[in-house]
Amino acid sequence: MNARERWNTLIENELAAYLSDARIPRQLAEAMAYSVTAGGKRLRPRMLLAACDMLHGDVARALPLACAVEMIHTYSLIHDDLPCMDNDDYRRGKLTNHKVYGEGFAVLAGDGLLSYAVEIMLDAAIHDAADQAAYLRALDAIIKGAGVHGMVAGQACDLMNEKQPSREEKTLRYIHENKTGAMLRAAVCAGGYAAGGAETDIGALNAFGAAYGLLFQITDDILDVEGDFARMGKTIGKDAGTEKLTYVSLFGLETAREKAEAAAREAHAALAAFGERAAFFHELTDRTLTRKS
Ligand code: GRG
Repeated sequence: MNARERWNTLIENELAAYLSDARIPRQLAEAMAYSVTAGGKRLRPRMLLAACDMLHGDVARALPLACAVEMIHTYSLIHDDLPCMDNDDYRRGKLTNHKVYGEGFAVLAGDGLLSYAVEIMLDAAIHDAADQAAYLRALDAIIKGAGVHGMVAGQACDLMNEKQPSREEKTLRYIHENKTGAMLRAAVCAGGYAAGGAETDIGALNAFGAAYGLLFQITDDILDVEGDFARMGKTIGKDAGTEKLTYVSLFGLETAREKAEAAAREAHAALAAFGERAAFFHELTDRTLTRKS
């Protein structure tokens, strides 16, 4: 088993262990586990562990942070799919959480995943961190990425924009940098902090995360037009159907592709200082540029 396969196994086993905690009420645990195990790519936790490993950190100790990031990401998808937000029936190829468990439990499953993530990270910081200050910095990056300075702010701006539509790139960038980019950036920076990385390393990871987040979102916008349900596991063409502000609706497909390529170049450049140890992130960037799901 190579290192990357080992990380995947660690993430799956640890998530399963957290979610099988017998103290969680059964139906709540079931609703939380339904979405966490619905077949996500585990992009953010793998990025976190890869950043930690790239800076010679202890991957096992960073595992609670990685699982927490995936739980926060999953909560955001559950809430995003609710009728009061994006109102989606499918996610990761399966019925959305509220379609199976009802809206009340879907809200609680999201709330449960978010608060459990914080609990897991604090527990690890208190009881298992080799360098507690560094671990707390990682935790801080994740919570800021998730909250009112990150993902929640981006989602709020996205909702406001539906009511008062703007066609400005500045608005689109703000939404994407926060709604999608903040958690991707937080994941790589947290991996760097957990490894005890120097400020220059964290700066480079932050620049990579920002460029990668943009690349990820532009390709997501392109796939909303060009993708198919079987590969994406979610409703396709929704953005166009709702006249949503996206890179494709603002610039057209060709320019959106050029912007994705530019973001990929920026992401590669940000990794220069890490040399060959950044192979995971170079490959991820190339795969994201040409992704079909
Ligand atoms: C409800 C606070 C709150 C926030 C929701 C993340 C988000 C904010 C909304 C999701 C909308 C969306 C589809 C954004 C595009 C980028 C994105 C986050 C895609 C899903 O991420 P993947 O592809 O998903 O990593 P998997 O299923 O593989 O984990």
